Amino acid sequence: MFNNQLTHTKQQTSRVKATFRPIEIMQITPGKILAQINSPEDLRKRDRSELLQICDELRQYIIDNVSVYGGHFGASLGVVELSVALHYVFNTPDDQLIWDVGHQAYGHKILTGRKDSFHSNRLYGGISGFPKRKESPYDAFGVGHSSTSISAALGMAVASKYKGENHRQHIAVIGDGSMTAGMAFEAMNHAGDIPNNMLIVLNDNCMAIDPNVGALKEYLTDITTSHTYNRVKDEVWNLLGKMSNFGKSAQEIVSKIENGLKATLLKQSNLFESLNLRYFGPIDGHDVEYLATVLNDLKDIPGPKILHCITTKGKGYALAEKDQTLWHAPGKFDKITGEIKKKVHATPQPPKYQDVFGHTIVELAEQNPKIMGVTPAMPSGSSLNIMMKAMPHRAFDVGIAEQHAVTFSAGMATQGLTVFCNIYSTFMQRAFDQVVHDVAIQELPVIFCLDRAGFAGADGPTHHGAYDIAYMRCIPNTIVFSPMSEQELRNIMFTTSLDDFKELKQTISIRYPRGEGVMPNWKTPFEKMEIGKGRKIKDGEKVAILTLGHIGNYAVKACEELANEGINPAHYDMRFVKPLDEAMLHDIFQNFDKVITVEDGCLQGGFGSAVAEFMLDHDYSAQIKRLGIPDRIVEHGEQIELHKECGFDPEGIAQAVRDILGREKVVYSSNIVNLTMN
Ligand SMILES: Cc1ncc(C[n+]2csc(CCOP(=O)(O)OP(=O)(O)O)c2C)c(N)n1
Repeated sequence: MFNNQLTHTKQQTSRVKATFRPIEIMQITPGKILAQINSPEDLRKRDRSELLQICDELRQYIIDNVSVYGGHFGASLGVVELSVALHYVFNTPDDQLIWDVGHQAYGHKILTGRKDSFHSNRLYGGISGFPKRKESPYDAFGVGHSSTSISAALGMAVASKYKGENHRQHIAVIGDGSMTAGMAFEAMNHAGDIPNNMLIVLNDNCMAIDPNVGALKEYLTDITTSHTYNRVKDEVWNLLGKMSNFGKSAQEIVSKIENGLKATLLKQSNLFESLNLRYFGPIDGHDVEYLATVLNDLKDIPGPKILHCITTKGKGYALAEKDQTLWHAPGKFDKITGEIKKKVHATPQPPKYQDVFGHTIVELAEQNPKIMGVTPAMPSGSSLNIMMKAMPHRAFDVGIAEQHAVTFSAGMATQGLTVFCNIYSTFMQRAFDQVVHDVAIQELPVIFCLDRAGFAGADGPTHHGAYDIAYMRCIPNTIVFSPMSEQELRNIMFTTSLDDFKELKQTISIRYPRGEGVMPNWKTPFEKMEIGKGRKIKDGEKVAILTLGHIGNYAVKACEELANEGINPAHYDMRFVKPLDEAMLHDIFQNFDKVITVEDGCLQGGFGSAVAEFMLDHDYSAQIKRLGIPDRIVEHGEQIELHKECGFDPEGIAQAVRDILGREKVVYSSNIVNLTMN
């Protein structure tokens, strides 16, 4: 299994442009046949009998690369056979293949010309961890967020038909987790109602990141395990294959028999068939030759259809098959021992913000029976799994259903419950209307915890939590807060869990970043916070730095560096974008005519904009420099690399202070470039 040679070289990769650090490349040699496959055309020239070996080599190449460079893991291993069979049978890129979410598309990337650049996957300047239209013509649609594939494939199918390109095939590959989202059902509802020949491949591994949830999962299991149905279905399948040679009416008769069979033998009549999608399967998604045969047959069957494939997440790497959640994205690991590589520290380290959330909600809920927790499919990512384990009846994973998560929380809030609804900032974009319509207009005090706010890092632009400050602060009845430390996160959670918070009749967005905070001893006693009150971190002169949230720790470092140069800015942690601490802002604008704002969010409409609006509304006229995420798509990389690129890493902040003061940098000792978020 581990037969590939690894040779160790240190060099700058040619694909990696504008990196801030050289990348250490471990050259990984693909297997014999895979080495000769540089495009799906090469694959299609191979004999069918070689497909098995190609799958082995592809799987191995993924294991070798992810173990050394990190990334998503189990999902790509689970679709190795599907990736090979799909590119073998369909004429990609003319036939359009759309991967849902895209975290499972490593095999697809390797087969479609990115084998040699795969070592740069998810690295700054390297290839993206998700399909991306700019990157390859084989990436028919850009993804990252789930459940878009059926809509996109349907749009392409309709466009092809309209343009008379009737030979083109359109295939959406979607996981059972992603199938739980409303968008997937909206698309199927439409697909069953208009002429198209789209194929949906349902990759059913019973998992999302955590075990998949919901009634749909039970339904799919029912289909998969109904022995009678599966036996008779195979016979009908064979018949269908034969009858397709006898013209349309013969096919229709067989199809009717098949439908009747599905309705009779399955507990519920077939969900997909009732949406006018012809259902095929379930079949073994790891039998590559059979997959190729079935996919080939389906090419000739008109109308929208769904092929149900059963796969194992992590297939071929025993540990990943066993603990599928851990191996969804394990980070770098020793592929022989399976040991996941973690940084070893000599001293206690600060916890991740997500864990502070996870432990604190349990701590509060133990004292307060009104507290409930909600997550849309991110129990381990948000650490709500801690509460789900401790209090299963009070913490809910609702599936990949952000909109539902928000309105479900609103429903509970109408009944006087205190609901912490934890959604990644980027995924909350999906539920904007629900926040306005179901929460804010109805003055419901739902507490939103927006994890991964700011740059998400290696997941890139589909996952950056760039916009939440702007889209939350424009909604009436909404408080927008960001903690600079673990203590502030705990205290705001405590404050909002108290009954008098409900009297404000406002919702709150508590945004915090991916990764660790700053306090190894984070379990501080709870203190009530005053809503809309900032704090002064340090006095200073000539220039005031106003920060929001964790990024304020960069400003602390910047001030330390500037002190060495005799520059002494004041620093304020504003904490709230809404309501702004107006008393503090009056004081600032009366005493400073140079102000720098720093936020890990989009500049358009964000925290700096709020400060500038305040200045205009109150007839102050300071010089304001706003630091934050510019109005362009920022690609993937480590958080610190992206902060640096956008000019709000510690050195960027220090430089902004020098610039606004017209001062040159004094270069006598500088360790500032090595500073990180911690
Ligand atoms: C809208 C949205 N919410 C949450 C996520 C986070 N997420 C990434 S993969 C994943 C699980 C997807 O499950 P499934 O489609 O079954 O694919 P599998 O990983 O099992 O192959 C989730 C919840 C996302 N990408 N998009």
